[in-house]
Amino acid sequence: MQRFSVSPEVAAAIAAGRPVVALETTLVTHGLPQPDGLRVAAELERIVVAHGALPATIGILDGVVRVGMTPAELERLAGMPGVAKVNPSTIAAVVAAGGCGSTTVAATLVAAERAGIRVFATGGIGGVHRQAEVTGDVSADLLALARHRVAVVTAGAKAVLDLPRTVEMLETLGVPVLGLGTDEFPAFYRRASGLRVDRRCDSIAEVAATIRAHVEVGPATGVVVANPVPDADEMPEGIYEAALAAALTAADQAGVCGRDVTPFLLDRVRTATGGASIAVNRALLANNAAVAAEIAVALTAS
Ligand code: PSU
Ligand code: MN
Repeated sequence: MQRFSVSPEVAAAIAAGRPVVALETTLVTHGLPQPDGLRVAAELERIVVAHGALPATIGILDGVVRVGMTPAELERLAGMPGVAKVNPSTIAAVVAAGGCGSTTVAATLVAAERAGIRVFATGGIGGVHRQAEVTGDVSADLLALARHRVAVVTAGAKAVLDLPRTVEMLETLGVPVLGLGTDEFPAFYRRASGLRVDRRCDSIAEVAATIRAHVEVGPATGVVVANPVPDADEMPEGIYEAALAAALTAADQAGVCGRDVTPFLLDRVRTATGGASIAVNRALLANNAAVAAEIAVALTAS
């Protein structure tokens, strides 16, 4: 029985050494409300194409991990209320049961590397949660980044997380963090966090050269390309601080835990900002997709 399937188009591009960008689906099903999720998924694919690469959206349908979903497949997945959010520890359960699921950054990394894709665009990676010393909640995204040699373009990580410990953990795991046009690790809705990156790169060529150097001499880990949300789209600081506080308090009171934490917090930030966080999320996603495509093109150019 086939459990892993790469679309013919994506397989041909990879075999020919043409640029391909992996895209995840948890942001589609759990990160954004519908129909925003589905619309954004289609928009990201268009942006990748417009920047010279082929998109490979990854998700699980009927027990098969699919690399390069068709628009109809994506629509089906987005239209399943309560569909599973799948990470590396739950892929086997979903696949063996013949089920469907959206893949987190961690699960997408597993599939992307196996397919031979080297660049992946997301919104924001998961990280070490606040009070992780009590809950033990550390996103599987971090360990996956340590295990899979794929460059992930991300607008930093959400400040609902413990950002200093997230950056610390990336260092522990041997995952380089490159800042595109910035010295600081971005905080998703905001451009800066006060935390340093390992290397500032001021061009796509510099990012590609550093990724090449990592692959040539570095450990067999992924690379984080930290790409701040564009200036014009950044969330105003006051609104951001208030939304963050409201979301964290609500999560505490509701006692949410495990895989439900990230979607819960994102949803609370959305209500606390009157929906404004969705526009910021879309803007940074679009920006990440464009940059990922440019990196993929640069990496395939001889
Ligand atoms: N960041 C977003 N939206 C999302 C996610 C991250 O802006 O939907 C998703 C990603 O798929 C990421 C996952 O891999 O949340 C992290 O979940 P957790 O913290 O449970 O590992
Ligand atoms: Mn978690």
